[in-house]
Amino acid sequence: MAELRGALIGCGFFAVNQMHGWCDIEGAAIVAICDRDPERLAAVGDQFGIARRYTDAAALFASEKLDFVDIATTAPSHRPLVELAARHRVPTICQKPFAPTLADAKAMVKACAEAGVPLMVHENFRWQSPIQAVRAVLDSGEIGTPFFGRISFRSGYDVFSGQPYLATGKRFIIEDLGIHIIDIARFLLGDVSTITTRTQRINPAIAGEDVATMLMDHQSGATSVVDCSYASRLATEPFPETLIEIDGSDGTIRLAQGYKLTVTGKRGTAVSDVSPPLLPWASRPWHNIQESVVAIQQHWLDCLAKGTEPATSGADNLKTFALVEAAYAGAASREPVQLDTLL
Ligand code: NAD
Ligand code: 89Y
Repeated sequence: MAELRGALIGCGFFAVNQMHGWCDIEGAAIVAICDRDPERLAAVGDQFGIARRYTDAAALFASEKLDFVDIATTAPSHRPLVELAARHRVPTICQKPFAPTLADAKAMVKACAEAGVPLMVHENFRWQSPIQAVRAVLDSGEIGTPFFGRISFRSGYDVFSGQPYLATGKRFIIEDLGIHIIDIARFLLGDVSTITTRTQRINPAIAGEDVATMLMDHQSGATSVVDCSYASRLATEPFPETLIEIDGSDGTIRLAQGYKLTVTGKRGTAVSDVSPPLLPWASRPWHNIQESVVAIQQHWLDCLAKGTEPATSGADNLKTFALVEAAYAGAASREPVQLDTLL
């Protein structure tokens, strides 16, 4: 089968991982790139040997024949770029957070549905191999029916040096990182009916909240706590590990720091190392995230080939994004928020 022709828009901090990911995967190639910043465009173009370069996305779509586009810009540009791709009937991947508002996110899903083009949000944390290992244990039935989960991300890692914009927005940890951890909770325990949220800002040098604690009721009847912090100094820095506790009717799962998975279930207790592989181009501690980029991109190609909906399609991601909106609303009101009022 001929290679699919992709374009990447946004050649910043994270896009380099996406470019490496596309180089690793058979069946697709990035044939053109776009960034409104000529220096970033040149840096990525030179690093990956891409000659066809654009500073304007409209010119890219007008000139290139594309099978898909991978949008790796920050949220404010997502809606215009996704709608532009939909007008050109080009299947689209869009980075998280999907949009600045839920209304924008819904508009993008509508535009792509009306144009008949697939839309996937690059919601990659659920594709990390340790998280997939937890999902596989749940699917095996070893711990029975889950009734409680704690999905936790606590770190003191300096994310601001690589992504300085994270220090300046009114919203920080829920929108940037909590969105992944909420999505993992949905992936493991199912959709959510109600969320209660508390937030704090510990680091005085940033504008948004850097600590968030969320209590969620899942439609399955399970309860989860999703807790995130970028203000937690620990003896061994865990970035970017998500730690997981799940209790079920027949046992428990613990994903502890150092990628140690302990399952106590119908067949007794088993301990395993579920460390992600270190890909040749990856660097610690980011290798966990970097590997998940390859996995989600491969999933996108598999879905395009089969004509199936991606696990984190735009429509699916509305449910994760609505939880982000609900978390901010609930943190402000200090009241629980029902999800069905938003979706
Ligand atoms: P960045 O600011 O370093 O890069 C964004 C690039 O997009 C910039 O070079 C900018 O010039 C370009 N750009 C913006 N608007 C454009 C437009 N309309 N047309 C062309 N180019 C445009 O940002 P980043 O840190 O790389 O983050 C990008 C996105 O990736 C963010 O939404 C961020 O949340 C997300 N991200 C995801 C993960 C993950 O694990 N999924 C990790 C880090 C960042
Ligand atoms: O932007 C964030 C993400 O998506 O993963 C980690 C991160 O880079 C910093 O919080």
